[in-house]
Amino acid sequence: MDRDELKRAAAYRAVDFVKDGMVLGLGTGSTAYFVVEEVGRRVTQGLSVICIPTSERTAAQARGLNIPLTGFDKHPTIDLTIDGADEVERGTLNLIKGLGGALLREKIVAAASRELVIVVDETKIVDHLGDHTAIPVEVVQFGWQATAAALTKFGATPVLRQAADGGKPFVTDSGNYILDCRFAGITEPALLEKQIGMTVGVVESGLFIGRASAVVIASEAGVGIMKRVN
Ligand code: A5P
Repeated sequence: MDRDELKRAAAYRAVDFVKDGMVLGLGTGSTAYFVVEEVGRRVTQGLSVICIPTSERTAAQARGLNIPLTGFDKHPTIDLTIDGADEVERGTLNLIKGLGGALLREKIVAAASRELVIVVDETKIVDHLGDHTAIPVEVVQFGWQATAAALTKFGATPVLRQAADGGKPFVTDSGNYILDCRFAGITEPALLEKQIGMTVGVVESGLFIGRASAVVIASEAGVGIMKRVN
């Protein structure tokens, strides 16, 4: 199986968690894409859900599939969100998210959800969070250099993310920049999430600590479900 087939397998399995009548959070990224695809297919078969997307990209895909959408004004609480991740720590299910740039809306949606199910292929599972992946930190554009300097006090090496077409900084759906912050070693991720969050100029970080309730993982051996230990 190629990587897309693994992502699709995990995504389709995760959609089995969706029940009729749910308010559903729709994630962002190449794995969440397959979740939206499958939700769309089930909606055409009669599944009744109403969804909150985590990005403009996901909203456009959902609209194209005639998936009913709503907002926090009508539905401030979400029953279930299914989203991807860039790293999942074995055991704790702590996550790094945001390589796709949607971390702020993803975190708002996750925080409003009773349950967060993550879909990944096995390459995303790590023994120690942050050893391989930088933590994306969304910051306001004004004074980003000062915000970056403040983040170095916590051990970060921040790099301003550039747009894919080059030459200009990447701008999020909410009009902010992203600093991709490498750390030499993360020993206390919950503390680090708070420290980053309290830094002036920071909007949100891609550390998702204690939020995922289950992770659906696809590998060559099949699809498995990992639950949080503790
Ligand atoms: C989007 O901002 C991200 O948090 C994605 O959920 C994450 O990057 C996983 O994306 P892929 O499924 O494309 O790897």
